Amino acid sequence: MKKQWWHTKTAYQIYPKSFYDSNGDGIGDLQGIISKLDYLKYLGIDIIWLSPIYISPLADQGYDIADYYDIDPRFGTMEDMDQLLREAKKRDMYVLMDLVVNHCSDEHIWFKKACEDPDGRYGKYFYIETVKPGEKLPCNWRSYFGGPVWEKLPGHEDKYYLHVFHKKQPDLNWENPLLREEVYKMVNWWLDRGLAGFRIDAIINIKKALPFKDYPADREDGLARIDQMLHEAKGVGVFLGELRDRCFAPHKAFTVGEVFNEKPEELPDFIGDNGYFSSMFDFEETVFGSSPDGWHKNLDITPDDYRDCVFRTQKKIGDIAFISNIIENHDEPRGVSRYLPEGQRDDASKKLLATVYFLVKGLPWIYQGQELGMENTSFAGIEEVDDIASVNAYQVSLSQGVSVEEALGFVGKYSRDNARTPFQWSAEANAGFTEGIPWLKLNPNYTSINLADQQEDPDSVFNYYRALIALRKNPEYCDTLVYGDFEPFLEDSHDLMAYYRSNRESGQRILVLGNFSTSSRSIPLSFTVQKILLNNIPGNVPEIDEKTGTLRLEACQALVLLM
Ligand code: TEU
Ligand code: CA
Repeated sequence: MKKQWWHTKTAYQIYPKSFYDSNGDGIGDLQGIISKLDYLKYLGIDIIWLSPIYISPLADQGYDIADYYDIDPRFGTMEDMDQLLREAKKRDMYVLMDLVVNHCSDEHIWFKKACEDPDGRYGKYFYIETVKPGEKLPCNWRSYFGGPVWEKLPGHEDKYYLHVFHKKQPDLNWENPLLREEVYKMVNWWLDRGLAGFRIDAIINIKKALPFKDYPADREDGLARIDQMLHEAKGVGVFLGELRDRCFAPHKAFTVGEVFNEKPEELPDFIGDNGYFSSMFDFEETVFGSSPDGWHKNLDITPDDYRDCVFRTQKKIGDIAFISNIIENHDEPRGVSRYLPEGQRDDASKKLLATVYFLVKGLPWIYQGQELGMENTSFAGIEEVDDIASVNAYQVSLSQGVSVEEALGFVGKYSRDNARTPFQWSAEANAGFTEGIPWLKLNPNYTSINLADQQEDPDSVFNYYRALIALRKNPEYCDTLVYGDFEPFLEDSHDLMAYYRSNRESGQRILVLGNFSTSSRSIPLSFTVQKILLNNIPGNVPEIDEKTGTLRLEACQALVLLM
């Protein structure tokens, strides 16, 4: 693997709507982000990904774009965006936008023109099929957000368009070279403006297995999940290679793919040295236990499962590429609520999780609020939920006989809105997020979990994240923590996540130990400890018995040791 400038960096995802509201309308915005750049710099962040801020009806919170060339007025203006790029540059920070090109919005001009003339130029930007009354739909795929992927084309009784997400997100037809040219033109336009690159949304979906056909139904609705179709779809690499060659490569853009369902042998094509993308997210632990039948059928993930998922990816990636590591994002519940066992979500455990995910090989990402240990929230009723995916999942649960109370419990556990509640800046009104009415209900725990308090407290989760980031950048250990081999340690021990990062060139060896158990344990050491680089329970200096070569690891303790 060739070394790249971004390997040593720390990346951060901003969900603009919930980050910071500068003008009191209850919606986070670009000026809000600009005003917090110094904060992010202080934390140690170099690369920022903004979830979509383009013109959008916000049916899927901006992942439904009506104009790729402009900023939604709720987030600001193009001047604000240019200012953000300038201000980021001044601070040696890099900005990524979200590239959402599997679909656009049904309010995009292309789609409106397609409705006017389905057989014309713009009709061919989409998948539009004729279905005479009484005939069946072209295929029985179920959209990600529920219901069939086909919707009647407005103004036409016998025409339907394809949407693998919401009906307000018509799929773009990548088989059409004219559509691809539109996409490349737009991507280059943004890169020319000074963007460092993109996070690339839902990209596997751009290739459909054609012609359309049914798959065996997997629920009573007679529909089939589209996984099988994606598995059969061949040739997404042709589109992605073209996108790289026409846009990303000439700009030396930094890109991170949201790639699900890739085939293992495709890894080098995706993110090898000349891959389609610079990196992609590891979703091994994200998808663990998720049931196709609904949230009520999901399996919980134990610390052992979590470790096994992370290690599986680490072993698979080896030195082929540089993966992107997360514990949460805007589509997932909060990492501390998901990966830490119930009753074990105190600060020590939050720091433990932070340590073990942050120091494996790859680019560490922090999702806004994660650095404070923000947690899942709870919902008194479905009307408190904004997210379309969650509302659908809730209904699926009810339709399977789950009670309202239980179904709401699953929303509290899995909803994307858990990650979308406003950032908790302080204990003041509305957590200091807005002077107006926040667009989404705050997590009421902001009075105890907030930045203002944590900045003052040297032992806070926030200050621990700062220390972690600083450690990975420390010139004495950087080479090892960034490029060192990943070697599992005591891999079969229950409730333990431990690994070495070892530098083949210098011989430097760093041991990361994480005890997920609520009891202390004895760890056999093969090397002597030279220095404790990080300890999540500072009062608890580990006892090391040189004679027996063992170390006492306390309950929920994480240590980073120079060996
Ligand atoms: O997510 C793609 C994706 O696969 C998700 O639908 C995921 O399965 C789901 O969020 C789990 O609940 C991307 C974006 O990250 C997401 O926010 C968008 O809704 C989606 O694409 C459509 O653009
Ligand atoms: Ca605002």
